[in-house]
Amino acid sequence: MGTRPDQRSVDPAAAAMLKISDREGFDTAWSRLEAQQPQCGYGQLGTCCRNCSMGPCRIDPLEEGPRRGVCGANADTMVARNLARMAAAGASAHSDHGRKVALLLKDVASGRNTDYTIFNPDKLMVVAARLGIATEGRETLEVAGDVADVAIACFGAQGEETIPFSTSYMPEKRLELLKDLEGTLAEMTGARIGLMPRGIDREVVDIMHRTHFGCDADPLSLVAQSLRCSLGDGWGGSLIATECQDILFGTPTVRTIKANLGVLDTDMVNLVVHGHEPVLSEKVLEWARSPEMTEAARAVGAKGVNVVGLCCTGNELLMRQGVNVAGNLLHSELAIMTGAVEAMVVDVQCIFPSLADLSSCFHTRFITTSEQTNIPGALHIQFEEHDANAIARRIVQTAIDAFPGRNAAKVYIPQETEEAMVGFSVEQILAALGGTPDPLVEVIANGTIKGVVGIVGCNNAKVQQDFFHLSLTRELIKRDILVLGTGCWAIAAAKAGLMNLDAQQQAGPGLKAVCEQLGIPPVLHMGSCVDCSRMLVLTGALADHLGVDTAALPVVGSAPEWTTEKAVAIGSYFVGSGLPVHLWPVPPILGSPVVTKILTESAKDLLGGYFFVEEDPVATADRMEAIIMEKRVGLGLEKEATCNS
Ligand code: CUV
Ligand code: SF4
Repeated sequence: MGTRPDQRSVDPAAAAMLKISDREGFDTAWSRLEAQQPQCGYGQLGTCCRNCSMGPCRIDPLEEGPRRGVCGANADTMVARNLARMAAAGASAHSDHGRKVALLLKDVASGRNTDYTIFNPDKLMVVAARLGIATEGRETLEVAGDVADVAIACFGAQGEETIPFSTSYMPEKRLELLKDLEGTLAEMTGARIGLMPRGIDREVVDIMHRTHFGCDADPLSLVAQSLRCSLGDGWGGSLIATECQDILFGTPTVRTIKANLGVLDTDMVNLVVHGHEPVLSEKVLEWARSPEMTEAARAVGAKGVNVVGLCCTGNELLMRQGVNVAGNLLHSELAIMTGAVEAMVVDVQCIFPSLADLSSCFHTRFITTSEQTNIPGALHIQFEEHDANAIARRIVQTAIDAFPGRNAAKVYIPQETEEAMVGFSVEQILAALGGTPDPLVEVIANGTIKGVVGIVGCNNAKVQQDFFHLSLTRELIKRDILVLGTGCWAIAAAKAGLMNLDAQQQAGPGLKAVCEQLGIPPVLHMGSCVDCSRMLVLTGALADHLGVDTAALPVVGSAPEWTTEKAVAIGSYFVGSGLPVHLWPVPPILGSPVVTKILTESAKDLLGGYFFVEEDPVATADRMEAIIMEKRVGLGLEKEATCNS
C-alpha cells in the first residue's frame, strides 16, 4: 500500500489491524481502491450511459467530444437518469427490508408464525392510532393484523393517493407543501410532476420505466421522481421497517454498550452479525444466549458465545438489546483479520464479497443467509422466518463448531473499546425531556442550543475512515449544536467516545449544560439506516409542535462519508422533507450543470431542502452554523438570543 495505516483510518484499532494486513499482504477495501486508480472520470461526473445497446455513450466535460449519446440524450439527461436509478436502488434496499418485517408482523398476527411474538403491544397501539386503526377493547393480534395490512398495502398501492404511512406521519405543513408543489411544477412545466409517494414499489418501477431507453429526458422531472421515490422510502419503507421492528422487538431505550474491535473476546466463541435485518440477528442473539448453546460452547473449551454487531445489524442490536458493536463498514474485513472470529453471519446490504475469500485464510465461517445475498465461497444457511428458531440454533452451533479450529498464533485483538450511551429513539428522547418537546424547543429558542444536525451514512475508503464523521461532530458540538444520527456515523462516534457522558466536556457551554441536566451525551445514537425515519419523525414532531414547516427549523442533515445508493435515497428524502443536506464525497452529478443547479439551488426555492457539497469538516461546520443562524433569524429567535446575552 502507498499509504500508512494511520492515513487510512483515524481509528487506532483499525491502524493496528492494517499493519498486520500490510505485513500479511491481505487485500482490503483500501488496497483495492488503490488498485482502481485512476477511477473513471465519466463515472465520477455521471456522464456515461449504458441504458441501451447502441451505447455505451459518454459525454466529455471538456466539450471535446460529442455532446449527445447515440439516441440524442445529453449530459443532463444521463446524469439525472443515473441519479434516479441510484435513488431507486437505495429505496428498494430499505423498503424491501421494511416489507419483510411487515410480512412477518402479519404472519405473527395471524398465528402462522409462532417463532416470533409481539414484544411491544404499547407501540403497536400507538402506531395503530396514528394510522386511524381502532384499538379500543381489541385484541393485540387483531390490531397487529390491521397494522400489518396497512403497511403491506403501502408497497403495492396502485391508486393516485398518497400511501397512508406518509399521510399519517408527515408533519402537516410539509404534507401541504408537497401536495401544492404538484400545482407549482405543473405551472412551470405544463407536465404532471408529483412528489407524494403513491406506492413504495410503484415509485421504484416508475423510475426504472422513465429511465428506460427513450422515455423521460427532462432533468427536472427525473429529479422530482427521484425525490418522490426517496420520500416513499423515508416516509414509507424505512418508516415501516422501524415501526414494525419496534412492535416486534421493542422500542429502543437508553443503555450503555462498548464499541470497537476490543469487544471480541479471546475466551469466547465470537459470532459477528453483519448486515441489516434484526429479524435474523435477534434470533441468533437469543440462541447464542441460551443455556443450551452456552453449554455447547463450554464443551469445546470456550466460556460462551459472544455475539457482537457490525454496521446496521450492529446498530439494531445495540439499540434494543445492548449488544456490543465491533465496528462500522470498513471494520468488516478487519474483524476477520483478528483471527478470533468463529463466524460472521450476514443477511443483506453492505457486505463486501471479499469477506468470503478473507475468511478462508482463517478458521472463520462466513455464513450467508439471504436469498438476495449469495456470495461465492460462503457457507449458505438459508434463513426462513417460519423456522427461525431451528435455523438460528444451527447458525450458532456452526460458530461453536469452528472454535477448536482457531489458531492462537494468528489471533490479534486490538484492545481499543469505548463506552457509548445509546438507544435514543424518539420515544426515549421525549422521555428524557419529560414527555414533551417543550424543553428542547425552549433551549433552542433561547439559544442555549443553536440547532440540530443529523448525520448519517457510511464509511468510504476514499475518506480516511471516521475522519470526517468525527471532525465534523466535534466541531458542531463545540458550537452548541446538538448532533444526532444513525448508521456507520453512529458507530464511528461510539468508537471515539463521543457518546459517553465524558463527551459533554467537548461540547460548548450551552449544550454541555443541557446534556448535564438531562444526563445525556451531546451526540445521540438514533439507530440504523432505516431509523433515519426516526429523525424524520422527530423533525416532524418539532415542526408540528411549533406550527411551522420543517424547512423553518434550525436543522441540517449530512452524509459525510457516504458510500451506498441507500445514502442517496436518505439524502433525497431529507431534502424532500425540507432539510439542507451536506454530502461528501461529491455525488456523480457534476457532469450536468442543470442537475447540479436543481439539487443545490432550485430545490431550496421549491422545497426548502437542498444539497451542498463540502470537503473540509470545519468549513462544513461553518456552513451548517450559518444555515442554522439563518433559520433562527427566520423563526425570530435571534433577536431574543441577543437580548439574553
Ligand atoms: Ni445501513 S448503508 S455502510 S451499514 S451506514 Fe454503514 Fe448502515 Fe452505509 Fe451500510
Ligand atoms: Fe447511448 Fe442513449 Fe443508449 Fe444511453 S440510451 S447508451 S445515451 S444511445
